[in-house]
Amino acid sequence: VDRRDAKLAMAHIYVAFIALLLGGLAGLLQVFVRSGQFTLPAGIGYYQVLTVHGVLLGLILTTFFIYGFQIASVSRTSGTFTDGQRKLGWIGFWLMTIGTAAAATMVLLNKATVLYTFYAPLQAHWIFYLGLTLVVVGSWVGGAGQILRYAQWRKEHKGSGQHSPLLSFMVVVNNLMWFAATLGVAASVLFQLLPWSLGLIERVDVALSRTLFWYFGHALVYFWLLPAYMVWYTIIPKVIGGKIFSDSLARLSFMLFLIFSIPVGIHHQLTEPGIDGTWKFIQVVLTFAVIVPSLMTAFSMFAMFELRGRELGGKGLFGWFKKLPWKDTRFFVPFIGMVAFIPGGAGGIVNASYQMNQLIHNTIWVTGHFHLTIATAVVLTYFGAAFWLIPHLTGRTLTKSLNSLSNFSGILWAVGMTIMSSAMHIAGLIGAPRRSDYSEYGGAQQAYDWIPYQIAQAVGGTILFIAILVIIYIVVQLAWFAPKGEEEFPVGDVHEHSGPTPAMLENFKVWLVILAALILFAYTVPIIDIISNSPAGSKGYQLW
Ligand code: HAS
Repeated sequence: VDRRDAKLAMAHIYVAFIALLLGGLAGLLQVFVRSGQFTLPAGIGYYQVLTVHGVLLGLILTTFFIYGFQIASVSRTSGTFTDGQRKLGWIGFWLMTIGTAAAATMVLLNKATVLYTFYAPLQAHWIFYLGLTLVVVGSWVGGAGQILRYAQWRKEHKGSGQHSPLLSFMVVVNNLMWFAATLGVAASVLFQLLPWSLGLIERVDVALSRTLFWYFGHALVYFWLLPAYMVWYTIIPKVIGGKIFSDSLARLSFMLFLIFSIPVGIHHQLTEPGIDGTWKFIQVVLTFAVIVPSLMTAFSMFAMFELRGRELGGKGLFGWFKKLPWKDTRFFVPFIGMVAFIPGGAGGIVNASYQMNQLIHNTIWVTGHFHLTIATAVVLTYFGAAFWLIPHLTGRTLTKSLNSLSNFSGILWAVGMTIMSSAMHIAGLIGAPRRSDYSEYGGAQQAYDWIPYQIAQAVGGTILFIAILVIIYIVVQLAWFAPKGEEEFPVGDVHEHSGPTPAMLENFKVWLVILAALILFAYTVPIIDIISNSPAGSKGYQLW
C-alpha cells in the first residue's frame, strides 16, 4: 500500500484502538456494577457508562477500523488513490473524528445518556445528534473516495475481460449497503431528534423513531460483519497457503447481503405494538433469507480449509484439520472468531424465530448474542487483521514474540468471552433483563437466581479487559517499536476449479434495483401505518 494511503488508513486505525481502550474500560465498570459488588464513584451513572461502552465499541471502534481496513484494501487491490480520492478520505476522517469528539463530550457530561441505540423517547443534547450527523456524513464522503477508486479501476480495465478485484468489490458492496442503511438513521436524526432536542418541535413519534433506527440498525450489524468476511474470504486463504474456494460464491454471498440486510429491521421490534403482524412475519421470512449467505460462507470456509489441509497431506475424515497453521496468529485469531460465530449465528436464528423471540427479547440473552457475534467473531477477525495490517502500513514487522503474544490474547479473549457470554445466555433464559443496573427487584427470588451469573459475567469481563490491555500493548509495539521491515498484505488467488464468474454478479445496477424494491415492499406499509395511526409521540413503545 502506498505510503500516503497507509497514513490515511492508520489515522482511522489509531482512533479505533483508542476507542477500544476507553470502551473496554467502561465495559469493565459495567460488569462490576451489575455484580452488585461495586458502586460507581463521583455520581457517574450506570446508563452513562453503558452509553460510553456501546457508542465507543459498537459505533466508533467498528466504523473507524472498517474504514482504515477498507482504504488499505482498495489501495492494495485497485491501486493507489488519486489525490482527489485521498482528499475525500481525509475530509471524511476529520468529519467523523470531530463528530465523535462532540458526541463523546456530551455523553461524558451526562447530557446524552441515550445508549448506543439513541432512539426516542430518550433525548440527548442537540450537540450529540449533530456529532452523529457528522460521523455519518463523514462516512459518506470517505466511502465515496473508496468507491471512486474502484470505479476508476473498472474504467481503466473496461473490455479487458478481467473481473474486478474481489476485495475491492466487497468493499464497494459494504459501502453501498451502508449508504442505503444510513438514510434511515439520517431521516430520524434530521427530521425528528435534532429539531426535538433543539425545542423546535414539541413531540416526536416514538414508534417511527424506533422503526427508522432499526431500518439502519440491523444493516449496521452486517456493515460490521462484512469486513470480517472480507478477511475470511480473501486474506485467510493466502495466509494458510491455500486458494479462494470460489469467486462467484463469494460475490453472490456479498450481493445477497446487499439486498437482504436492510428490509429485516422489524425483527428487532417483534414485541412492539403499532406494527401489524403480517409485516413482522414478512420481515422474519426475509431475516431467514439473510442467514443464507452466512451458511454459504461457512461452507466455503470448510471447503477451503479441507482443500488446503489435504494438499498438505492430511488424511482421513479430519486429518486435514491438524495441518492448518495453528501457530500463525493471522490465521489463529480470526479462526477463534469463526468458531464463535457458530453459536453466535445459531443464537441469531433463535432471536429471529418469532415465538422464541418472546422469551429472549430484552433479556441479557440478547447481550450474550451480540458479544459472540460482534464482540468475538467480528472483532477478533479485526484484531487478527490488525496484527499484520498495522506493521504493513507502518513499515515494521510482526515478530515471533508478538505473534505468540497475540495468540495468547486470542485465547484470553475466548476464555473470558465463553464465561461472560454463556452466563449472559443462561441468565437471559431465566429472565434477567438486559440494560439493567443491579437491583434486588424488591427481594424477588428470581432476582437472586441471577446473581451467580452476574458474578460470572464480572469474572469473564475482567479477563476480557486484560485481553484488551494485551492487544493495546501489541498494537503500540506494531505501530512504533517493532523492528523495521516489510510485512506482507496477504491477498489470496482464486482456486483453479472455481469456475467462471457470471458478469451479472458485478452488475451493481441490477442488485441496487432489487434492494430498492425490497425496501419499498418491506417498509412502505408499516411506515404509512405508523404515521397515519399516531398523533405524534405516544403510540406503542417500550423504553429499553
Ligand atoms: Fe443479531 C439482536 C438475529 C447475526 C449483532 N444482533 C442483535 C443485536 C446485535 C446483533 C448488536 O432476529 C442487539 C441489538 C440491540 O441492541 O437491541 N442476528 C440475527 C440473525 C443473525 C444475526 C438471524 N447479529 C448478527 C451479527 C451481528 C449481530 C453477525 C454482529 C456482527 N439479532 C437477531 C435478532 C435480534 C438480534 C432477531 C433481536 C433480538 C431482540 O429481540 O432484541 C444471522 O445473520 C446469523 C447467521 C449466522 C450463521 C453462522 C454461520 C457460521 C459461520 C462460521 C463458520 C465457522 C468455521 C470454523 C468455518 C448461520 C460463517 C469451523 C471450525 C470448527 C472447529 C467447527
